[in-house]
Amino acid sequence: MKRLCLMICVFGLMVSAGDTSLMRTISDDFEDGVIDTSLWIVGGGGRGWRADDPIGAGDWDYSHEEFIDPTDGYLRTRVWGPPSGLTYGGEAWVCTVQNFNDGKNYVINFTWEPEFLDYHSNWYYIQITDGYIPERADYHWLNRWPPLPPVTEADLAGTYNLLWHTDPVNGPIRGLNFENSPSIGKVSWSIAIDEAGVARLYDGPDTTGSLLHEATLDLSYPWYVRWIVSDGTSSGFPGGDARLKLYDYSALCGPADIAAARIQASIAEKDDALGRIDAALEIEWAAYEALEELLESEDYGDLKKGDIVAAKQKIHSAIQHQEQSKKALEKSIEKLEDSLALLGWPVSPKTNQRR
Ligand SMILES: [Ca+2]
Ligand SMILES: [Ca+2]
Ligand SMILES: [Ca+2]
Repeated sequence: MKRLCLMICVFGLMVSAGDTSLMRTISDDFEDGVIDTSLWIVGGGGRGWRADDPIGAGDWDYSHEEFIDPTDGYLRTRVWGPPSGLTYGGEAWVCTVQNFNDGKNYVINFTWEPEFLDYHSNWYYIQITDGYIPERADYHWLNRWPPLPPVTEADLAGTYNLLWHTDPVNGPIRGLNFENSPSIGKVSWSIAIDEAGVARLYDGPDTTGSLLHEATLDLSYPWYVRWIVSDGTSSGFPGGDARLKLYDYSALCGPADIAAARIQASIAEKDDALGRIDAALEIEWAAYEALEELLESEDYGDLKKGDIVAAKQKIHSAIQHQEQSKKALEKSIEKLEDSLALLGWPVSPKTNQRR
């Protein structure tokens, strides 16, 4: 009995050791309606615009909420405030608990969306940062350079903006600003962080798409990833309500994880292809049956019976070839799943469903 228990214990340890190897990837799909505080630090605040009154009294507020959604759950970071004759604003942010300055290479995939309810002053930032947020500052502190008092260049030494836009007059400016322009919508982007201290932002997942910005990081600071939404108003402008939605997030560590993530993406493409082949097969069977009906009716119009029979046979042959390509695709998915298992990755629920 004791021996059996020992065997079970050892087996249990092996299983949990296996599970631990899968924990190299930290991810959040924001699907349970609760912000995971082991992964995220959130915050924000209202601000004025003058150096001597940087807190402001414009009644700006912020919130963070995870929403369950039948299509795609998300974490929403929001800042809002009423119209006013004076300049007021604020920011809200979400920051990783994970410090990426740990001697490893990372690829961080995330799906996000800027969403705002008015045309004015909707700013978005994606940063690598030591976590610095000024207690007192003009609400423009995030994008003005040189930094506005009381924020100094030294304060910002551990903060790098990866998201910029180009102003026709002033050139490159920190942050992406939507002023009289529509949102870019829901997009999947990625950040590569090199252990040597280079961070790169891409407008595609897995470092695909275009390189938007590259920053050289200081190794003496921690490297957290932070998303910020900032909004404001002043005389003649509407009040504000700007949101930043994060739909999913994963931090892949090292080439093996990155390879595995790409294999998973390829399996998903093949799953889609299988679905499209099934749809084509259904259409071809319908064509086949229509010709059968035509033959049964014996009313061939201008066509010859022999040609109709031959056409039917050709369709049947096309269907058979397609069945073979389905089998080949399924075989190829199986091989990719075997490679995932060898890399210590689990089979996806969708794959289990297909089986
Ligand atoms: Ca959650
Ligand atoms: Ca989600
Ligand atoms: Ca606004």
